[in-house]
Order: sequence, then structure tokens, then C-alpha cells
Amino acid sequence: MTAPADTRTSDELIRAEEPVLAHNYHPLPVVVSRAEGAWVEDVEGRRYLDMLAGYSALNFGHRHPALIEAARDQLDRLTLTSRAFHNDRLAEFAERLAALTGQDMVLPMNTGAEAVESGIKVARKWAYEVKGVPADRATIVVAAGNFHGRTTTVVGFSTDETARSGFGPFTPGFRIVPYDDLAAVEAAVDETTAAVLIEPIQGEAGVIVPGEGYLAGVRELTRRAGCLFVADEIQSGLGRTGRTLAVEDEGVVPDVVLLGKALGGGIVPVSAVVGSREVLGVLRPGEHGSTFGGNPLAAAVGTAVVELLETGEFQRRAADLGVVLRDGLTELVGKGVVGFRSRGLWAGVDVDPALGTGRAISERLMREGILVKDTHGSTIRLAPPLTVTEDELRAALGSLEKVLAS
Ligand code: IF1
Repeated sequence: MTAPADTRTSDELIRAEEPVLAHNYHPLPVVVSRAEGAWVEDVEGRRYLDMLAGYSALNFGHRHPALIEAARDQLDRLTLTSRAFHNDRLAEFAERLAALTGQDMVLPMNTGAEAVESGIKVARKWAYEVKGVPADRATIVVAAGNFHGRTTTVVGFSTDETARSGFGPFTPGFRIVPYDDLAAVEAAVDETTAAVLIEPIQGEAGVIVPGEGYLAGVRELTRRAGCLFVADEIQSGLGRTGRTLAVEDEGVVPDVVLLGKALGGGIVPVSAVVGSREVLGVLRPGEHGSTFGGNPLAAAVGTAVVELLETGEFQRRAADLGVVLRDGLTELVGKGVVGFRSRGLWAGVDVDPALGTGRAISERLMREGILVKDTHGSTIRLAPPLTVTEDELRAALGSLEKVLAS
């Protein structure tokens, strides 16, 4: 017997949240109660096309049958053991994720921020034990405009005042350089540098795609300097850009790749640090951990996600439909769109500020049955599930054109 859904209306539910739920978000005034594929339905039965897809955590759409089946089967068997014991799902998850990403080893965690924090810890430990950096002197180079999560260490090296003010004091050892600037990275790297940590495409900054050669340049520069290239693919990875990993666009293999969001299929939080044996081999029993990291339910869903990606189908769809998205947005330049950046089924669209803020545009799109999220100012992010059909994508572009023209 499933618990009966709340019988209150959308407006009643929105009002009910106010006194009891922390106000760390300002959601659009829509209350979702069911979803399938690229569509969500609110309490009153209105349907919307989901062009945000959980910030790229729903790459396979809402409730993909293969993922729901994997979760349902595992729920009937075993959900959690802790890592104090083995479980029969983790070996296959680690084997297939390592193979999918071309890496040696997997450190399973839960949220993206945990993967980033774990990547920072492993890079520092590698610097001390392998590279020989003096104790507590390791530095990590990051990019301005970064978004790597909300933990205190991570927001400490954010350049977004909203994300960091009021949360100090912060963790030392981070050097911030302009994004997409190889000379700046070169100048910041020295004998204390453990790693360069960057997003191959900056998501929250507005889908900032770096110039051709930047990623290959960072790879070459870190190899020459004897420090690690850590790529945060938590948002850009797992099919979003038309590739399994965004770094593949330049044939680059980082030393460490951080994964999350879609790795959990939109069902359970699953993240991972994947990397070379030389790097992840620095961890010994008791030195790092997590209650839920690598749990059998997460591993079962994660394996089903990897299985979907092994076919290459979703990567091809994102690449092919990404052309429809890019051409559709090109049509809108000069008709309310002042500029955009896109890679695969992922775009940051700069709307003419005279037409309204990103939030205002998002609310107008909501009334057209399209759900998006603004990032900063008048930029909106488009990231539909990779299962979106060409007709659904064209309908969303049509609604954007209509909203911009009104
Ligand atoms: C929020 C942003 C996106 C990420 C990258 C690590 C993480 C994220 C590249 C941390 C998470 C989420 C967090 C969520 C909204 C969303 C977001 F707007 F915040 F910046 F996607 F761009 N690396 N991004 O994008 O993963 O711990 O959340 O699982 O905090 O509002 P997480």
C-alpha cells in the first residue's frame, strides 16, 4: 500500500512549504507530481517538457524503464551493507565504469560534491606520497567561474559571491586562474601543484565551451609539470555533449575524472572518482569512506546506466539532435537571442536583457509548458533528457521563439 499522495493543490503545497522548508532555492511556481521520459505533470495535471533534466541528472529521461527495473529488482534483494562487507553488485559496477571511461580504478561516492572533495583529497595525497610535495603544501589550480558543488572547501574557491559569502573561513591551497587561458594555468602551476581541476565545459557559468585546444593544452601542460589533470564531468559527462565524456572532443584522457548526476539515472545519488592506479592506489583502508558509497542499490542502478552508455546510442542522439538545437538557436539570434554556446544537447542561451531576466523568461516558458532554469542574468540553460524526440525539441524551440517575440 503506497502512502496516498498529498491531496493539496499546487498553490496550497507551495504555501505550505514556506514556514517549514529552508529557503535555499527560489523554484518556479510548478509542483511536479509525476513524470515519464521528457515530460513532467503537475498536481493539476498540466504537462511540461523538462528542458532542465535535473541539471543533467536525468540524461535518460524520467523513470527510464531499464533503470527503474534495475532499481526495482535490487530493492527486492538488498539495498545497503556499508563497505564493512562486500556486496555482489559493486565489482561489476566498478569494472564496467572503469572500462567505459578508460580508467583503471573507481572510488564510489554519492553526490557530486563528495566526488569533488574525494578527488581533492586523493590528488593531495598523491602529491605528498608520489610527487614528493612537502606535507600540507599541496596546491590545486582551479578556474574562475567554476561550479564544483556546495561544500565549504569547494565554495571557498568559487568566484560566485552568492555561493561563498557568509560561509568562511575557507580551506587554503587553491589558486584561481581565468578559464580557457593556458598561459594563466602555466603561470599558476609550480612544484607544489597537485592538480589542475576544471570543468571541460563550465555549466553553471552558462555552458562556457573553451577554445579548441584548451583541454589538450591543459593535458600536455600538467603532464609536463608532473601534476594531475582532474576533469569534473559531473554535469558535462555521460552523453550530454554527444560523447561519453566531454574531454573526448579533444581526445584527452585526464588522470582523474569526477562523475555524478546522471550516473544515478535520476533515481539514487551515485557519484564516482575514476582514475589511474597510480593516483587512486594511494588510498589505503580506513583513509577515506562513506556510509552509502558503493551501496548495492546505487551499484545496480549505476551498472544499468553504464550499460545504456556502452551502446553509444545516447551519445549519438545527443550529437545528432545537438545539430537541431544549434541550428534552431542560430535561427533565434537577432530575434531575442543575443548569443549562445552549445555542445550536444546542452546550451547556454543569452537572451536580450531588454526582454527580461532569465527568471522572467523561464516563467513565460513555464506558461508555454516548457521548464528551463536560468543561470545568471539573462542566460538560460537548455539541457533536455537525451531521450527527447526531434519533435519535442523543435516544439521547445518554437515556444522559446514565441516567448521572445511576445
Ligand atoms: C545546486 C548549479 C549546475 C556541478 C559540477 C559538481 C557539482 C555540480 C560541474 C556538485 C552540481 C548542481 C547543483 C545544484 C544545481 C546544479 C548546478 F546551478 F548549481 F551550478 F548544474 F550547474 N560539479 N550542480 O554542476 O554536484 O553535489 O550537487 O551532486 O547546488 O543548486 P552535487
